[in-house]
Amino acid sequence: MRSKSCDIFCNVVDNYGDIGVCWRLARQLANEHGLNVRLWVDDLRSFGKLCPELDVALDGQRCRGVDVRHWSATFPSVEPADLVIEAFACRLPQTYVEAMAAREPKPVWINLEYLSAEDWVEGCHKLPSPHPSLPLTKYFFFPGFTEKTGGLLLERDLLVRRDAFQGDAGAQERYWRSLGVPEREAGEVRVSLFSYENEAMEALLRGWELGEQPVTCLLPEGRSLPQVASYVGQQVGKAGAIWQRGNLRVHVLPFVEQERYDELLWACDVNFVRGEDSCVRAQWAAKPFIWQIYPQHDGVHLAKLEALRERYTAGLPPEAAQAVRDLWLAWNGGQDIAEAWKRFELQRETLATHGVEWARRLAINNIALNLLDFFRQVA
Ligand code: TRH
Repeated sequence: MRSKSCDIFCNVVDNYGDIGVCWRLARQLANEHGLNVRLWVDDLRSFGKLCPELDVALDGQRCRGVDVRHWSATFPSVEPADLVIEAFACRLPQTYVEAMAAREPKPVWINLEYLSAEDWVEGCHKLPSPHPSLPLTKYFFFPGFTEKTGGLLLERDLLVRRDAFQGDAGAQERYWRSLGVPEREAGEVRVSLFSYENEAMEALLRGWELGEQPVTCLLPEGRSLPQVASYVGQQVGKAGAIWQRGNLRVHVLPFVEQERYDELLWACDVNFVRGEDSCVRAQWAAKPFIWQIYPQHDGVHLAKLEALRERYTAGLPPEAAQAVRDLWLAWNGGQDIAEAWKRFELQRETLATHGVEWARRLAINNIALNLLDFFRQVA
């Protein structure tokens, strides 16, 4: 029997989350489930940051088992796939939609939505949306944190690889050496810091600088780098820079491919993450984490932040739940981050134990498997 085919469409709106999610899903469907996957991406440059082996000048290329196509304004005439996934409600080319309507059997058409821990997601997951004029139905597919949602992106062997890495001091040492980061000192805390520009940045860095413990901050190049550079009195910074102020040492890291970023999250004691995909990866890393949500103008992001915080802290001892609450809020527009960090730091051990159990619970709901089950039901 011929393998099923899948077209994934990704319009890169901003940052790396859109392509980060699509690239993971494409590789999983191709390499773990044997589908012939074509990934259409309108911005190969952003994609190239996550996947350095990509040749951004090519319109079509095979990369890690996926047929990667540049999605340009003039869309070629192609046979639509059995499964069509439009990521985050991006608009499919009109000619492609018409070809879907003309195809028999019709493709299964999915709109893969953004991740949210809010309750309403369960009611909207898998809802059909008939096309206004063509004989086609599109289905909403919502990732999420409960069994009535589509679940989360999780590679088949990820948690086994994580456990092997976290249980192997030599592997971690080699990893740190590869980044030019020296061995840990006694009592040192290692923190990865992937964030947007943040009003609380200066107070956080000052708290670390003046704090009692040495803090090593691993800072990937990107949007928060200018703020950190200016805090340590530099005009600019780039990968390889090392800055020391009081008890704070910053190592600026290059933006690395997704697998290496996972290792950073596994190797650190605490992870600051942002957006959607790195937030999920921090949960798989099972270390205490702080989420900076992607800000939206109307403020709706704060409800989303609270929804995940409430789920994640349910069942924690009150002081640990409170510490998470205070630090997450302080990092998302609130106050007193240095104090909130101190209280969070005291709960590190409790949160690390909780993180392992939390990841274990989430791991039973895998979005790639759920998508394929749904595809088989509807096709
Ligand atoms: O880049 P982001 O801010 O993307 C955002 C969010 O997804 C947001 O929800 C969305 O609405 C907006 O884009 C348009 O954050 P996110 O989602 O964590 O994506 C970052 C990706 O980059 C993720 O796949 C991890 C990856 N990454 C690396 O591969 N290497 C690195 O060195 C780093 C720091 C990240």
